[in-house]
Amino acid sequence: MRQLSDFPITERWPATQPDAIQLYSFATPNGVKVSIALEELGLPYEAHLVRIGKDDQKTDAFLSLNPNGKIPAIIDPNGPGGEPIGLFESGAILQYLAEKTGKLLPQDPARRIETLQWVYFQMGGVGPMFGQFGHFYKFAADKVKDPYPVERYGNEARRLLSVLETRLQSRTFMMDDDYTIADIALFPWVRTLDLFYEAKDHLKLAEFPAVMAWLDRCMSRPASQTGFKIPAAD
Ligand SMILES: N[C@@H](CCC(=O)N[C@@H](CS)C(=O)NCC(=O)O)C(=O)O
Repeated sequence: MRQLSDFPITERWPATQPDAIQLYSFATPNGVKVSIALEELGLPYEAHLVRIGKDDQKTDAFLSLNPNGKIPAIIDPNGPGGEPIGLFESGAILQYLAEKTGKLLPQDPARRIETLQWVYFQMGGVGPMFGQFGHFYKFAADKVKDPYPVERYGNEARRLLSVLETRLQSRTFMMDDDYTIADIALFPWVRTLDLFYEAKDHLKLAEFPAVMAWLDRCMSRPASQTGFKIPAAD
C-alpha cells in the first residue's frame, strides 16, 4: 500500500503529523476555501505554506502533487480504502472533504447536485472572471493602459454578482438554511473584491445588498475567521 512518504512533495514539506490531512496552500481566495472547510469540519490537518510569490508552486516537489502548479492541494493519508490520496483543484477538494465527512453537502440527491452546480458556477465563472478583473484592475494597472480588460472583466464580475444577488435575496445561504461547500467556494472570492482588489466603489458593491449581507454571515463564522489566516504567512 502507498505511504504518505511515497509522495515526493513530503520531502520538500515534511509532515510532522503524518496521520493528519496535509494541506499545501497560501491564503488566497482559492487557498482559504480548503482551510475554511477543514475548520468547519473539524478534521485534523497540517498546513504547509507554499509561497506562490516565490514560485514554490512551480517546483518539481509541488508539481509532483499538482501538475497544474497551483495551490491548493492536499494529501489525505486516510483516503478511500484507507489508502493515501493526493488531490488538487479546490472544487474537487471541497467535494471530497464533504463526501468524506457527510457534511456541508446535502444528502438528498436533488439538493446535492444543486449545491455542486453552484460550486461549478464558482469554479468556472466567479473565480476566473473575478481573478482576471483583479489582475487588470489592481495588479497590472501600471502595465496595461487600455481600459478594455477592466471594462470587460468588471462588467462580467457585476453580472455574476447580480446572479448571486437574485439567488440570495430570499435565502440565508446559497442552499437556504444549509451552509454548504457552495458558500465556502463563493464567499472568499466576493470578499476579495473589496479587501484585496479595493474595487468596492468601482464595482458598486452596495448595489448587491443581499450578497453583502450573506458575505457578512459567512465571514462571521468562527471557522472562516480561523481559515482565512491559514497557512500563516512568514
Ligand atoms: N482552479 C484552481 C485555481 C487555483 C489557482 O488559481 N491558484 C492560484 C492562487 S488563488 C495560484 O496558485 N496561483 C499561482 C500561479 O498561478 O502560479 C483551483 O480552484 O484550485
